[in-house]
Amino acid sequence: MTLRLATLLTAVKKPTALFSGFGVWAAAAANAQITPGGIGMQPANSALAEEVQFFHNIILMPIITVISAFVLALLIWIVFRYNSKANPTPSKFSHNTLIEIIWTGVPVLILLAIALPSFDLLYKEDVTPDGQQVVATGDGQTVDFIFANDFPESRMVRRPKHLQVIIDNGNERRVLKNRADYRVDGFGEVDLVVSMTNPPAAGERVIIRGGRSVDHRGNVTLAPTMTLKVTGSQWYWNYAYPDFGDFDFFSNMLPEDQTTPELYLRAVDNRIVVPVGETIRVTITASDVLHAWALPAFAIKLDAVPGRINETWFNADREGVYYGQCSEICGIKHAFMPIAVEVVSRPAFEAWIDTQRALAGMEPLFDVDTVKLAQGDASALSE
Ligand SMILES: [Cu+2]
Repeated sequence: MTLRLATLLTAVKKPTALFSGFGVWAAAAANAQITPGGIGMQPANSALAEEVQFFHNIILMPIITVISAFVLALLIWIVFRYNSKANPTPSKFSHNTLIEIIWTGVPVLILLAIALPSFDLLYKEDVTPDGQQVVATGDGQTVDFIFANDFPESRMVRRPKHLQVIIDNGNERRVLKNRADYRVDGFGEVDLVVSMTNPPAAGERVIIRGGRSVDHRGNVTLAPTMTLKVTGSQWYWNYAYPDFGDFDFFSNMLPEDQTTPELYLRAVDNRIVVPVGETIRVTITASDVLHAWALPAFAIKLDAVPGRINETWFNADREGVYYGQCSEICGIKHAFMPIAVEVVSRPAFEAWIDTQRALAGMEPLFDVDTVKLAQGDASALSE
């Protein structure tokens, strides 16, 4: 951590140092970015991206493969069986009710099978999670943990699956099972009561997460801890961090002689830095023409429209550097406005924020030396 932090701090002050100090991240970056000659998608780095890739790889690809193979087989059959030599006297009928019902009905069913999961994914990409978390410390005796169900009525925690109870003993986290390990009363009411089967040991942390944003792994996704404001321009990006003093910076592609052949067209002078395991709200707009902010590892591709703000979010599973690019043709240098996101631990993120604030002439916001909170929990804790 010390090494990374030091590298990061040097890198931020002197953009070119980003690549001399790049070795530290090279291993992480190697599996995070585009592989030369590779096919398929970049490895998913969020639960939502996993779901999107599942949709593509397991639902869409088999369907289109079967349809293409079926149509090809029909064509081959018709070409050989019904050409004028093989079939000199063609039949003269022009309608067949049964076959017309089938070739109308089957595509409708296929489209429904595609549409339903895709609506679900669109909804998840569009609606920023609003999960909340409370943390209590076990004393070896307390069995009932009461907390406020203070969501808006429409988003209230109403079902067991909207709740997640985790025991953290300092070394590891254990996700408890509803009914076997705990019972909940008060769904849809002002107070929720979580009654443990066995009281958590003294010093163990009881982490209770509630919210409608449950990912495919069964985890409740917490509300954003920060907003990243993205503005596309011909032909670079501007990034602002309104929660941390409203500093902003430009991100330009590194010229060919300042980067490696693998990273050319990906590498930028100033990367976005975000904390791992936290929900990041992203608002996207443009200052001149249409652009699109696309980041495959997080399954994000959203238009940047002048005069309008589009919103999405992501929550990174792993640290590393992840690349994307402008994905809406925006002029002659459209291909030269890449996106680079560096996912770091919470302490490294806070150190970076303070460096950015210092560059903008602001006081530090965090006392980095005393930050010892677990990754992903730092600002999500509500006492
Ligand atoms: Cu663009």
